[in-house]
Amino acid sequence: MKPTGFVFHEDYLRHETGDQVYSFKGGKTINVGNEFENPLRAQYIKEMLDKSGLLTKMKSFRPHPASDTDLLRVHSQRHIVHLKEACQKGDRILGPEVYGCHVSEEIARLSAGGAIKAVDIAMKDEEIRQVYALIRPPGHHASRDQAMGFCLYNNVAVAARYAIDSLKLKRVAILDWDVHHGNGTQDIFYHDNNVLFISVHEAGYFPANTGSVDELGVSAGKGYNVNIPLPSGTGDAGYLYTFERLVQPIINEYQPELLLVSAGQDPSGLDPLSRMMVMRPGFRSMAKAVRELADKICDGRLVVLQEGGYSLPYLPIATLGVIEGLMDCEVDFHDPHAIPNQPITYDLVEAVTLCEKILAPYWNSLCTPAHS
Ligand code: SP5
Ligand code: ZN
Repeated sequence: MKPTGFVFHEDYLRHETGDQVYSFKGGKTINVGNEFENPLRAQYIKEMLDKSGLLTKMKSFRPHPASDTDLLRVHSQRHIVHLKEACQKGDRILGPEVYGCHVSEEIARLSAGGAIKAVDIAMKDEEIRQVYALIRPPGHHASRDQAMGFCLYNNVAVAARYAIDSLKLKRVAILDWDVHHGNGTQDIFYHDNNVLFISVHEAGYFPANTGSVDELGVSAGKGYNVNIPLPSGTGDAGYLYTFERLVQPIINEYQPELLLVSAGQDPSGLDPLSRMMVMRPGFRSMAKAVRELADKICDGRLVVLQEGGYSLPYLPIATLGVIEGLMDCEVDFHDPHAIPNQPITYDLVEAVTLCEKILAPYWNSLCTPAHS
């Protein structure tokens, strides 16, 4: 098996987001500790990969900041200037549910640069085809003109546009398994058929009012925006079922030259920002599924980008599962939070069947369900 690339920069820990503070109308406040998206996330993942011995088996790379040209393929000049000025002033609030510090614009640029670096390696390295990029801040809620939900620049979108504009690819697929809807990525590619976007997320959660399966894309992009909202509690078996019935057939039919994954570990069973019950074996099988798909379709060219994941104790374990799935191995590490396999629920089957019915006109590989 070819080595797996690993992209990381220690400066990712310099993007600080401060504390979470609840306030009453009268002005009283309660400080409940670190913001969810904080430097310890990346620190703990890195330590897990180090001590598990996996990192020594990977090939490590340090990214450079994305250039203005790279960012401007996705974002407006106005958005870049706004982030720069807000950080310079020392603003802590950079957008709706976006927190930062004086270096955040710079580090967000380095995060997008990490996504570009990962694409460069997957497409150009002599041996490496698959890369994990441990980057932060995350990106998938950021749209052309707006930071949102812990995201400043849309890393995966910058990477996809780089692959198309600079490396001249014709078809790139983005699978977003972060538990929240990838609304920013959806907006950026809504008119495009050279980027297939698939978001698998917890239904009816965040952002409010986006992520329905009826959002199919427009004009040339119609049918190339795929939302798969799943019920709370879906679990390992439910995610795998969803991949087998929808995600894999659609990506296979699209035949991308590169597969990008917006990988949040926030569907985990311990995550404070979701209720999806995915555990380490579930992350392992999702990563295995995308690796096998990339092997089959695009010579293994696969870039997995860190998005969310907010359980500090479980994030390193869930990420271990992802890397195990990519590297086709199992590390001798006992998960103290492991639970028995959860069965597939009727609600899940119903949700997948509904998506299949709405998506079938656009994808021949989906059989139109006979019932309902
Ligand atoms: C990258 C990522 O995983 N971002 C997640 C952001 C999730 N925020 C969830 C907040 C819960 C609902 N807040 C409602 C505020 C409406 N203005
Ligand atoms: Zn998320």
